[in-house]
Amino acid sequence: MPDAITLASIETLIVDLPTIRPHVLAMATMHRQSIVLVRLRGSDGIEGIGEGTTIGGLSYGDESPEGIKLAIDTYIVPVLRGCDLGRITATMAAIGRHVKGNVIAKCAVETALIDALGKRLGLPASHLIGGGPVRDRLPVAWTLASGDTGRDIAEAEAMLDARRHDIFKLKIGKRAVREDVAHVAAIKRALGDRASVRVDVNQGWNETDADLGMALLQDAGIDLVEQPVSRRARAAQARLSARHRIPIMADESLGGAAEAFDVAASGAARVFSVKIAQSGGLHAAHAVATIAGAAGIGLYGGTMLEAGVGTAASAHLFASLSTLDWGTELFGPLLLTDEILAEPLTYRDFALDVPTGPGLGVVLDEDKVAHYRRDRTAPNLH
Ligand code: MUC
Ligand code: MG
Repeated sequence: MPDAITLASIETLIVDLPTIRPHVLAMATMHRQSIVLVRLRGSDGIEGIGEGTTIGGLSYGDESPEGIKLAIDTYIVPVLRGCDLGRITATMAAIGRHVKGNVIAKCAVETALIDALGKRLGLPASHLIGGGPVRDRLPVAWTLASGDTGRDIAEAEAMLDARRHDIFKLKIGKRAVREDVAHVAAIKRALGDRASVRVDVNQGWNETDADLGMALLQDAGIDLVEQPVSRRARAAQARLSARHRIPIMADESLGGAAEAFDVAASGAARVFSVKIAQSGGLHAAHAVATIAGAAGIGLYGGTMLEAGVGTAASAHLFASLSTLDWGTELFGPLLLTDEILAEPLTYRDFALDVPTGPGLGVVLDEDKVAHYRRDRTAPNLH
């Protein structure tokens, strides 16, 4: 029996990273991404790192960067002090008994535990989930969300030329339905069969809007409609899914295995966007994917626009899923002006290489973290 690993130290920090351009979503326009990093050291001296990231403060979901840090520092750390950190399932169960919800905070902590375990065992995280990796490379979509049709087309052409992305997700739901669809259709016309074009409405429509929008998007040759209506409007989402040929992908409506089961059972989606943050960690996300598999639902590897640590963690999980029909959108680090990993993740030929080192297989650039951490830069934030 291995010795128990107790908590030697833990630090959580908010890091604010500027985006390369404004990222326009239905509920927020991002100019920077605020991530929460966790660095956790066990009694054996091994450090694990994790990331908990959301989008647009509190406009995407129930957790903010500040709330994620508070939940970890105030409520999760005391639980960790009583756990054997080498036993991740038991540790996460103990956290679950003391902390309800707060799935992104839980994901950040579990990621750090998995990173440390992988380093301890000398194995990549993808070997510690399910039965190990199924694939070494992951197709990666890019989101066109500059807010301007011409600029989005130019951006897509540049990505195709560079062989970086040939799947594009467009953020809509902010403007009138016909205006949004005209923007999407113009981009699809320009790209033709060279790219798959999908949309994410981020809950921006009601059922009537969605009926019109989905019919028009299908005629325009769009492949997928992500979260058209509120995550709570399950019955409406199920009616839309039954009425339209264009598939609905659930995103915000998946908050872990129980919700995934409910979405699957009610026929409210034909594709799941699996996210480690939204599920409450890598193992919980694996359970969401298993439910999709059992229900005949397709899988896509989603992102909360994490930086390098969360993106690497997601990559390890997605590498371990038995099917991944719709690829991934693990482009988070590419949306940021600067890299906080000592060695950036490798994107080439329309895909991301899954890191191969022990644990997450990534190392932080300490100078960059020191430069961007909020407690150093807070006076400049508005
Ligand atoms: C979302 O809702 O899927 C993923 C890509 C992107 O641009 O935003 C995210 C969030
Ligand atoms: Mg989405």
